[in-house]
Formats: sequence, C-alpha cells, structure tokens
Amino acid sequence: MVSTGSTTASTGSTPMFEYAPAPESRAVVDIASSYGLFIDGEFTDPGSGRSFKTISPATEEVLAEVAEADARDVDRAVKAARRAYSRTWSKMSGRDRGKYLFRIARIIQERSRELAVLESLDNGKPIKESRDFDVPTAAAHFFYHAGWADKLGYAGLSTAEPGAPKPLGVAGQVIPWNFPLLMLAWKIAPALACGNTVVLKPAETTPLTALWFAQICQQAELPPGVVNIVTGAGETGQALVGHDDVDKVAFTGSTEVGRQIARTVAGSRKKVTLELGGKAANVVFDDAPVDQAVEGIVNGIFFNQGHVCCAGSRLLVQESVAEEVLERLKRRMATLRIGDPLDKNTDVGAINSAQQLAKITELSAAGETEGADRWSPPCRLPEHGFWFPPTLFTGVSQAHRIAREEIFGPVLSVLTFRTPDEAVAKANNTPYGLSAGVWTEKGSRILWMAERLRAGVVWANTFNKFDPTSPFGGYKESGYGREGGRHGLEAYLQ
Ligand code: TAP
Repeated sequence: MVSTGSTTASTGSTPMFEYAPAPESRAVVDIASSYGLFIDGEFTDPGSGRSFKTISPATEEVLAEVAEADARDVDRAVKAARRAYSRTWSKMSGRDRGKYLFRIARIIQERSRELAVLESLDNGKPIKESRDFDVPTAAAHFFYHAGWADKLGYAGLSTAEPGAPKPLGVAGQVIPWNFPLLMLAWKIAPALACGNTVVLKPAETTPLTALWFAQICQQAELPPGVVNIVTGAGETGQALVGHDDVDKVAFTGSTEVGRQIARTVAGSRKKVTLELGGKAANVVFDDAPVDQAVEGIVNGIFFNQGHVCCAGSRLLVQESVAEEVLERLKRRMATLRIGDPLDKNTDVGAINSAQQLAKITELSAAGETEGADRWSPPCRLPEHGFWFPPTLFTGVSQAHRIAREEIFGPVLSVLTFRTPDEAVAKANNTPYGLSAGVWTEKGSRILWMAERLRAGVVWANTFNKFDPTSPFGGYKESGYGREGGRHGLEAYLQ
C-alpha cells in the first residue's frame, strides 16, 4: 500500500519500511498575495489589469495571484530590453557582464533553500529533487556562463569581423513548467553572457521562481531592463515571439507549440532555437548489470514524475532478460515513496496540473484499450491535488499510442528486442530524437549503438545526467539548436 504524506508503495513480497515524516519548513519562503510584471528593473502592474492564480498541485491551495501580461505589456518589456541593450549591456565589457552573472550564481546558492521550497510548492516536484538537482544546476549554469562572458573571442566561433563575436540583441524566451528555474537558467545565462538582453515568459502554472529570480536580479543590481519577466499564458508567449523588435526566439515546450512558433517567425530576421518533446528509448542488453539498469530505468522515467522531455519513457529490453528485469523493476517500483513534495523522503511528487493529469490518464486508458497490460504498485494517493501512480505497461507494440506519443508522466512502456539491429530499429522508430540510453557492459557495443541512435544525447550505463558544459538538444521533431556548452553560445551570437 501507499500511505499519504511521504509514502511507500509495497507489494506482498517486499518488506515495508515506515518512514517518519521529514517535512522541509515552508516558513523559509514568504509568498506575497500578488505579483506584478518585472519590467525595466521594477515590478509593475499589468496594463491589462488581469491576473491569474498559481496553485500548489499537491494540495490545490492558491499560492498567489500573478499578473497576466497582454501584448501592450510585452511591448513595454521588449522596449525596456532594447533600451538596456543599446545603452548599457551591449557596451559593457565581457568581464563586467561576467561579474553580474557570478553575482547572480552566488545569490542563487545563498537563497537555494528558499528557491527549492518555492519550486516544490509551485511545481509539485519532490524537495530532494529541487534541492539537490534543480537549484544547484541552475546556479551551475550561471557560474559556467559567467566564465564564458569575457572569453567569447576564444570560443572558436567563426565571425565576419575580427574580435569577439557580437550579440544578437533582444531575446524573447518562453519556457515550460517542468523545470521552471532550471529552464530559466538555460535560457537567461547564455543570453546574458553573450551580451543580449531578455524578455522571458515562464509557464502559467509555475511562475513563482521566475519572479524570485527577478528579485535576485534586483539584489545583484543588474542594470534595469537587462532581464524582464512577463507572466501569463500562451497568448502572452505568442505576443512575445511575434513581437517585431525581438531578434532571437528561444522556446522550450511541446512540439505542437514549437510548430506554431516556427510558423510565426518564418520569413522574419529572427534567429530561433526550439527544444521540444521526446520519446526516448532506454535500451537494456542481456549483459547489463541488472540492478544498476533498474535504477537507471526508475531514474529515467520516475524522476520529476516523468515530466522530463528526455525521459526514458520506452524501455527496450532484450528478450532473454526481460522477465528478470521486469521482476526486479516491479520490486523497485514498489518502494517508491509518493506524496507530499516537501517531505524529504518523497520520491514521486504531484502531477503539475489538472490538465496534465487528464492527458496522462487519457493516454494510459488508451494503452489498456489498445491491449497493453497495465501495472502499478498498490497505491493510495493523497485525496487532494493531482496524483498519478508510477505505472508500467507490458505487451506494448510499436503501433500503440503509449509507444509513440509523449505522455510526460510517470508511465513506462516496455517493449522487447532480440538483436542489436532490432533494438536500433525500434529505438529510432519515433518522430522524436532527443535522448536515448544504452545499458551493456561492452564498450564497443555502446559506441556501435551511439553511432546509430538518432538522438541528441545518448547516455551509457546512466540516464538523465546534465551538465552546463555539455550541449543538449534534439533531432527531428525534438527541435533544433543546442543549449549548454560551447555549442549553446552560438545560438546567442551573430
Ligand atoms: P507547451 O504547452 O508547449 O508550453 C511551453 C510554453 O509555451 C509555456 O510557457 C506556454 O505557456 C507557452 N505557450 C503556449 N502556447 C504558446 C504559443 N502559441 N506561443 C508562444 N508560447 C506559447 O509545453 P508544456 O506543456 O509547458 O511543456 C511540456 C513540453 O515541453 C513537453 O513536450 C516537453 O517534452 C517539452 N520540453 C522540452 C524540453 C527540451 S530541452 N527539449 C525541456 C522541457 C520540456 P502556458 O504554460 O502559460 O500555456
């Protein structure tokens, strides 16, 4: 069973461990009842006069009212970013820009506990993930790009003119709700390091850490207008990417919205990067260390409730070991602790929104209707909020919707293969191409697979590892452009 609070699932054969509650204090974060837009270094009321509520997905409690920016507000923000670009930021030396980025990175570290609690409240992810992954990795992105700011001339990027490559101007950036602060860092850190100014729109369901980041910009005394945050829904994002005075559009989100954005900017002078969806194969060969592979499978699909673009949502396991792998996987899934995101023992938190829960529920029902076998550890989920149990589908064929469509939830589809060629063919049989995993003890097989898998990232004997020095991005319908590493700088330079 799974009990509420920080909870454990258990099957009959698995010993049950009772954990005492270990809640992180909510008191470390002071949330105001309402927030305005962050434009030109100040929080201002929206011209629209409209606002929306952001809630905790774990409890459905309203956390704050947040301003909704309309096209006029977006225009104000873009004008502020243009002024800051022309008068201050593009004229500043890389060394001085770097100082601001280092300052921001250090403040993120200093305020990390506050940011982690806020992220878990607004997003529903377990505190151990926001504390140990999201926030430190966001700080790492600012540290890494701070180091680049005065070295762009040595990055080996070709330029039309001598000297350091030139920034593009104003970047319009739109991000999703799955890693709110981290996606912000992926966008803002390289843009600023390269000398651009930004207007960023966070997702409607997770605006709070972006508004905290605005306060951090004030604390770091970043010149007004260099960073502007406009909160709102899809229409706000549309106004931003369609604005005439935006030089660069950077989008992370669904393939469907990515297509709309590509149409909006087609034929304009805007430079674009699109980081879109995925349906990654996690391939386990018969010589893989099974316990490690099982940990990698669990991390691949249940990390962040499966709300991960590069999640290993298709397990391809070699037929000869499928039974053993599945048995151990089920045993491991039964120990996952589901519940209160602020409990330090929680492994799987809340689904981010009612809308996302409905999508996961619908696709899982389609899996059953199409004939796959569904399994979850016995679970009792919290009564309020949005929850979905860790779920496994076996007997999945390549034609099933659960093998083709991105579920973006804690749902794993299992397929089998007999030969390496069959594994490659099945892994590549997807419109996406963001990531893949390979589990085998043979180094030569890892290289053989990596050469053939059409994925931007291939992890070997690990999964979901991220580093600011390493470029990340997709093929096919997973988008184009790279974020992170030296490659990521190219997206923000002429
Ligand atoms: P989307 O619905 O595409 O939303 C992403 C962002 O775009 C949100 O801020 C959204 O605003 C905004 N938006 C919606 N319609 C828009 C429009 N017509 N023009 C401009 N902006 C618009 O995706 P999501 O559900 O938030 O995120 C999940 C998706 O993101 C998944 O497909 C996942 O794979 C992908 N993702 C990809 C990556 C990488 S690196 N490839 C990383 C994380 C997530 P609202 O939220 O306010 O509607």
